[in-house]
Amino acid sequence: MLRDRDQIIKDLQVYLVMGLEGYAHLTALQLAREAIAGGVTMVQLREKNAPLKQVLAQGAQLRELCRELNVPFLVNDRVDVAILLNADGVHVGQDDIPGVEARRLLGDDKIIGISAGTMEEAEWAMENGADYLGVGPVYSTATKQDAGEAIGTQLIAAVAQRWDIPVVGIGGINSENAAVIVEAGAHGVAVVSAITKQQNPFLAAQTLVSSLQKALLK
Ligand code: TZP
Ligand code: MG
Repeated sequence: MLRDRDQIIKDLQVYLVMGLEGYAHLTALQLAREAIAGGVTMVQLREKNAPLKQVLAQGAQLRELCRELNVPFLVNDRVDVAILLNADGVHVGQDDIPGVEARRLLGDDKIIGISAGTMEEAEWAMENGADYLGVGPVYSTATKQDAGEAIGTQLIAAVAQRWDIPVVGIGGINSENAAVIVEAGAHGVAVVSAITKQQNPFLAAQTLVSSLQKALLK
């Protein structure tokens, strides 16, 4: 059962969010392989620019890699792509297809993550049957132009107090500040640049994992 709460909590620990292009010396597939070897526990394909046929072709390779390495593979925004790739789930924002509709299309065993940047958005995500919430941007980020102002860790704490829902922080998170996110009540961190923009994604993932280890044990 993919949607086991305890399993989702484990999967969220070090959540890599990645596109398909723009990596200095690796392909997306190589990058994902390195990052998973370094300890990444879940992968989300978030590709906003590449042609759909490329997303489907390269996405299928990423999907296979994740299956082989036993790491859940989710697709950002696109429920149709998630279905075509037989992904383990989808991550949707407040302006994407609502969680309840995504659930109708994906079925009961897939994971649905929903983004929230305010308590109202978190309420909406909960009403829409989210399996986990992605809360942020916790810190300022150059990765998502329309991410809005950094919100800090308060919403993570408030959500963790209010609901028994798996939570991952996102936005400007790196090995220096990752522990703070988990100490605030999140079950893990979702990162783009802290892994994809590093010279060595294997080491970057390892560093992130070790910076989180103590906080996750508490
Ligand atoms: N959603 C909120 S912030 C963000 C997304 C996709 C970007 C996170 O990227 P980074 O590089 O880890 O700050
Ligand atoms: Mg979206």
